[in-house]
Amino acid sequence: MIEKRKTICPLDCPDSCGMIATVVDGRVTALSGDREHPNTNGFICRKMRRYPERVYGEHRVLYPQLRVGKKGEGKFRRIGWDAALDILADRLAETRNRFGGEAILPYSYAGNMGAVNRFAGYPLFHRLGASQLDQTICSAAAGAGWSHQCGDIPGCPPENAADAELIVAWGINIKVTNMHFWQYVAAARKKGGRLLVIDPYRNETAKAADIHLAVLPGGDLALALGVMKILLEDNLLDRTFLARETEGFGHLAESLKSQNWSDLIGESGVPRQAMEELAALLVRSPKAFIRIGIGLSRHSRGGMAVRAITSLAAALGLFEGGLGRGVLLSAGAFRGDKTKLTWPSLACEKTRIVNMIHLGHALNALQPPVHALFVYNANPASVNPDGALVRRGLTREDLFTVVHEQVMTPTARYADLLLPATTFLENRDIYTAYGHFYLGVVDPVIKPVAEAKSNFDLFQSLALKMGFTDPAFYQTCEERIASYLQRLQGLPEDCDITEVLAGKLVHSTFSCSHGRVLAGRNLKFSFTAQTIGFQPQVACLTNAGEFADPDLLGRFPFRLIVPPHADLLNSTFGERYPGRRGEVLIHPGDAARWGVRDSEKMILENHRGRVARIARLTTDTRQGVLVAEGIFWPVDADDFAVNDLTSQKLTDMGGGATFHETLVTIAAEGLKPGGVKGSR
Ligand SMILES: Nc1nc2c(c(=O)[nH]1)N[C@H]1C(S)=C(S)[C@@H](COP(=O)(O)OP(=O)(O)OC[C@H]3O[C@@H](n4cnc5c(=O)[nH]c(N)nc54)[C@H](O)[C@@H]3O)O[C@H]1N2
Ligand SMILES: Nc1nc2c(c(=O)[nH]1)N[C@H]1C(S)=C(S)[C@@H](COP(=O)(O)OP(=O)(O)OC[C@H]3O[C@@H](n4cnc5c(=O)[nH]c(N)nc54)[C@H](O)[C@@H]3O)O[C@H]1N2
Ligand code: SF4
Ligand SMILES: [Mo]
Repeated sequence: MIEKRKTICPLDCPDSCGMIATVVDGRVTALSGDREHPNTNGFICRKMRRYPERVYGEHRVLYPQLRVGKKGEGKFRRIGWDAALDILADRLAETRNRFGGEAILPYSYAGNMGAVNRFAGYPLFHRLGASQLDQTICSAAAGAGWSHQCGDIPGCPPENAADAELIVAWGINIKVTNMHFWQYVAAARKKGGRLLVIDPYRNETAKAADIHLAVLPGGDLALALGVMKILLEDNLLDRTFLARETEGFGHLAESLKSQNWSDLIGESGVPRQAMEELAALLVRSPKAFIRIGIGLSRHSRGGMAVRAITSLAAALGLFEGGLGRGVLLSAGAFRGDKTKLTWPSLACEKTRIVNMIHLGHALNALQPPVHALFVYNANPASVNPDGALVRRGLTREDLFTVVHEQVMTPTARYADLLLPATTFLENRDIYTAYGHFYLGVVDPVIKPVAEAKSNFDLFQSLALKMGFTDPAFYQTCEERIASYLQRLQGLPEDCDITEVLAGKLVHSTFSCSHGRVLAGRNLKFSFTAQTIGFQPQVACLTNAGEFADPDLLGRFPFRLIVPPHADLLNSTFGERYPGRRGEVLIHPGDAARWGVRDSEKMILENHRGRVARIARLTTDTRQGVLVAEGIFWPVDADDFAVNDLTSQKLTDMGGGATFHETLVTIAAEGLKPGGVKGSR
């Protein structure tokens, strides 16, 4: 029997595509884009078209398993679910009794963006008094920068961009990480609009753009301030508009006067002439749409960069919305009551909060120590910064690690107890999006493969096994979805919840679309911080973190950025590319000076670790900036993966990660870690 079923992509991608699954005799044979989903518009990326291979592939974790080999070796023996739940319940209870609940650390992120499954572990971990995880690895800095500056103002729907005269892709590789936005770019260009990309390297989007402005990594703050300073000095701003629609511009203007040009030019890496051209272009293009990416926020001053860019957008009036105008970072289209998913009321006491960026520290040095680690929806051995330290923690004999996974990931190999997880095709959930304004609820498309259990089912059965009888643990998945939906803001007033539960797609009302949204809501954009007592009050130049450390700069002369790869979703799909190291882009001038040859193995090294990649000589990057796309899986044991080079240092706001702020040097092969070749 052949059936076509609707579903939604669960991956951590802004597009949250509507999809059609072809099911033949209970097996998914194909996935394609849903034509009825306005943002998806009938097509999906090549990664997801191949998803059925993953569902039935050789890497799938099919049964609960216990470790038999050394930690990290990936050797296991099959056990039954009953035995697995017994072991798990016993070990968690024992850890809690001996060391206290905080000795348990849950680690999860967004392998599955479904609201229920993503937060499924929270109720039980609250009940256990476990340490809590601050989930900061992705958009925390950008989100904090936005809300400190913009308060509750939402992003604008991407559709607005289709009528723009100028679209600015600022720190986002649209063609790779937000590919459905491209249709609005294409529509705008058909009408004569232009695309400007601001990015340290000529990425796929920059290659297809009208203008590429190569900012230095971490340089956007200086660039945005520079452009504003020009607008101010050359009297290019509409003062009537600023007075009517915004507040506090005077404070920003005062602060801009005292910023000196050599800092702004030096730190952005953009000449004044180019800044002037950008200012002029923005003024000439009242219909401008700025798509802010998360890439530019993965720096020490990432939050402040977002504050400066949103301030620039406000000075140009883009928050008003209207035809062709807007600012979008994250949709923020629906505001949910997260407690409906996480049940914090189950916690008897306040427990410590561990920032997930600090996992390496938490597993090795945190006091009192972590004795049980519960990983689900995530692959920390690959995605966490300071990877070598994370792995050192995972090899601790006195740490009990349970990993709930779909495939045998680098983290799964370190499990003491490995549990099989369903894919999104095998469970029910509700999906919103961060790149558009639709939401939907979907049913499973197929039955769970082998013995896989969803996150929700796992935690519900584990809680009951541990003897917890709170109502949260008796909820069904449908009930949890319904209770979340009932409190969701952004749903249309006439929205019928039963229709949504039955699969009707809903567009949020919560957006700055056409018309005077801010004025209509009695909101004004304020150039001073929205958070009471927040310092500094207006966007201003702050420190560049690792990139400004003279000691490290002396030893590690290259700035490395580590953006996503088109064929991976963070580390997901790594199993498809065994033996692939991934490339590192290097300017031919640097390559000549350092004796690096194209297509050859090249070793990057710093005080945290060393990694081998394949050199690609190209002028797509500038001298001094290296680019390593993609978190490929380890090829051999001693040089693991790109995050061995990145650091646990946090961003200025939101406690986010500074992935794109890594200093490295090029090492000769065979040198022991730490043995660094000096610059020539
Ligand atoms: N194919 C694919 N799609 C993905 C992902 C993936 O791994 N693969 N990951 C998904 C996830 S989880 C997320 S959060 C999003 C992230 O998607 P984006 O918002 O695009 O963020 P990043 O991918 O970190 O980086 C985007 C761009 O920022 C640039 N960049 C780095 N530092 C700076 C800087 O200082 N200034 C400026 N202007 N640019 C800088 C990088 O070179 C890169 O081209 O993508 C999602 N989509
Ligand atoms: N070098 C570098 N590092 C980065 C980034 C970067 O750009 N460069 N990006 C960072 C960003 S933005 C993010 S968001 C993080 C992402 O970090 P993670 O959220 O860890 O992302 P993934 O690598 O996609 O791993 C998700 C894992 O969850 C599993 N999974 C999927 N669905 C389910 C499910 O329903 N149940 C269970 N139990 N498991 C499931 C998948 O099989 C996969 O192995 O990585 C960060 N790390
Ligand atoms: S990964 Fe992104 S582009 Fe690909 S199907 Fe999923 S939501 Fe769509
Ligand atoms: Mo992310």
